[in-house]
Amino acid sequence: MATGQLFSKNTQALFYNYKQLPIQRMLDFDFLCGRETPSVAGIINPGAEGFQKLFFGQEEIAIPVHSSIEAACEAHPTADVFINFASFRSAAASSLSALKQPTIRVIAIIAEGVPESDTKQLIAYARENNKVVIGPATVGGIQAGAFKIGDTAGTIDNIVQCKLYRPGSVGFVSKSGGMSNELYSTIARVTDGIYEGIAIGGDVFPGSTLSDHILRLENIPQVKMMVVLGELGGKDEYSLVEALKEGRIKKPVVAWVSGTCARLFKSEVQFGHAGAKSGGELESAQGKNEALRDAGAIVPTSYEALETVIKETFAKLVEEGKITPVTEVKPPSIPEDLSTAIKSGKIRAPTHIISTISDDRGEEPTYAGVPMSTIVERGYGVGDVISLLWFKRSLPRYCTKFIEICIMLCADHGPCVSGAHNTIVTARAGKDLVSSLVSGLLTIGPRFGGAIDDAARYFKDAVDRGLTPYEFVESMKKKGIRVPGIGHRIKRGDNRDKRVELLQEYAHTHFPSQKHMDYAVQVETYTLSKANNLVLNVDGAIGSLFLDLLAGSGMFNKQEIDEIVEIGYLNGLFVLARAIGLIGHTFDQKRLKQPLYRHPWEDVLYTK
Ligand code: Q5B
Repeated sequence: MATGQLFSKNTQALFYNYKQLPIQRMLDFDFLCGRETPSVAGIINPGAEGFQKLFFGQEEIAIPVHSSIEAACEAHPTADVFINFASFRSAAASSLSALKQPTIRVIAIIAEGVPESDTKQLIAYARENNKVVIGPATVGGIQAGAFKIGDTAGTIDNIVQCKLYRPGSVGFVSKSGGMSNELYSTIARVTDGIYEGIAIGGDVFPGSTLSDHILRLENIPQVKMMVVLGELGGKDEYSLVEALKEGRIKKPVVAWVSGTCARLFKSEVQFGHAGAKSGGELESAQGKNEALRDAGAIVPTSYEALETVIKETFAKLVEEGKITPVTEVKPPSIPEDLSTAIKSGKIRAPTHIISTISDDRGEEPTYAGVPMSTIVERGYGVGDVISLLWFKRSLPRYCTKFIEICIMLCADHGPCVSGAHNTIVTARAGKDLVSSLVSGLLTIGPRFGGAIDDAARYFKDAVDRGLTPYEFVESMKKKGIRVPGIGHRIKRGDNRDKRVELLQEYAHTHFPSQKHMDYAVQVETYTLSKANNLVLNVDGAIGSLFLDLLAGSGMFNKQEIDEIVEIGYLNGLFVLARAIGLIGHTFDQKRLKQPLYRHPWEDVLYTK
């Protein structure tokens, strides 16, 4: 790199504090300039490690993420620029540790409001160690066609319009980042464009000054003229005045100090930047413009005339043969992001998932179109929520209350049943809640708890076909199928399942019809005549009563009922309910600090 040059087309940076948009803008700029390597070598995200996916042109690339500045510098020894997007609270500390890294040469501090005493410390350290600090309170800077800091120059459209994708002949330094965007545009209109532009930031103590950069640009052969945009407040512009007077700057300097309007105010005015306040005559825009003019800078009579003097200065250099305006090149187009293109209506893309039961995109989530606030305000219960999310409609309260009763009655059935046993063994093996829960849930099936759907299917089919209980049970026997919903390990004809009785009582009081339940009871009467344990069990009761609910509520047509039975919604009730108990068993075992379970040998028949 030539003396004075801060960046080149190979410069790579480390980006502190992950911010997707400015990093993507840097990479888009790289693509526009035809860079071969991305300008961001690594990201530092304190406490996080891994990779971040971003686009480099059309390609997706994975940029390494490091948890510390030291680790990032060690991994990317050639990345010598540190772009600090830390907040004003942590910007100084992170900047100082970056400056202390031997590999870091230039740092840009974006945060506004960094304490002045901290900035002074950074400046002192940077000077002693021959490093460059841009900012704080800056948007950064850009070397056209080579390297860009963060959000400098704004959107890709703006960068293209300002021709920043290829180098021109003008060096530019400004205090304000916002105004630098304006001037990039002005300069592109009336010259062959920017070679390098830096916004030093609006703080009272900038890490590097206007004259630091102008003196640097003076040494870069490609820069043929300089434009400086100062502002009222502070004395920074006077070091430029000195440099001009001492003849250290030979290239033409067009300068303007904004804030001339401050005189129109009766009292001292503070403009947007911390350093931009009207002080005495010396710090006024008029005073500084005058001094610059006297020192040999080309200073227009107003901001409006700035464009004309830049144009004239450039034209003169061309006329004198000192500038051969660059030949225009067409930059490549940056592929548009899918989300942006869809938003603008330019393209359409197929979705990958279809969902009809809930929506979280609006102000509040909805279940089957019912907002959560309505669910709470109307005092809905879990049965109503199930009715919305499973059946996509608001069922009458007697139906949703029935669902809630099913859930309450099936929530647990002691520690000895298959599901609870598995959960207990798993919890005692030291596994976590989810593992213990699912090990229990996985036992739910045709023999244990998961016979509700089949009970509903077979009872419905038998009722639809008008089979007598005898014909039904015997036909099942011939096929070698146990009647789902019939039989229990501990319940007997003389020790009926209380849960079944409770469900039947509820249905007697609230259901308009119990056709399927009545049929199930007739089946039970027949099976009990065969064996005393062949009672109607809880699965059979729920299966048959749910058929009555579906048919009697008037909320489902025949096709919908067939679909519910066919898909198998009803085992969901047992799964949901028993999860409550299984979670309880997990907590119980953990609370009791139970050791690893081992089944006793005596309880196993070892045989050949
Ligand atoms: N036999 C439940 O059987 C059980 C017959 C049958 C015709 C039948 C059995 C069965 C259907 C599935 C079902 C849900 C495995 C049950 C639940 C939740 C729970 C659990 C808890 C909770 C019990 C003896 C003789 C044999 C069999 C015949 C048996 N069932 N015939 N239809 N359904 N039911 N499951 O006691 O001639 O001697 O060969 O599969 O509805 O899971 O509390 O524990 O809340 O957690 O082991 O309530 O009924 O009887 O297998 O020795 O059979 O009866 O063919 O005849 P058992 P087995 P044979 S509720």
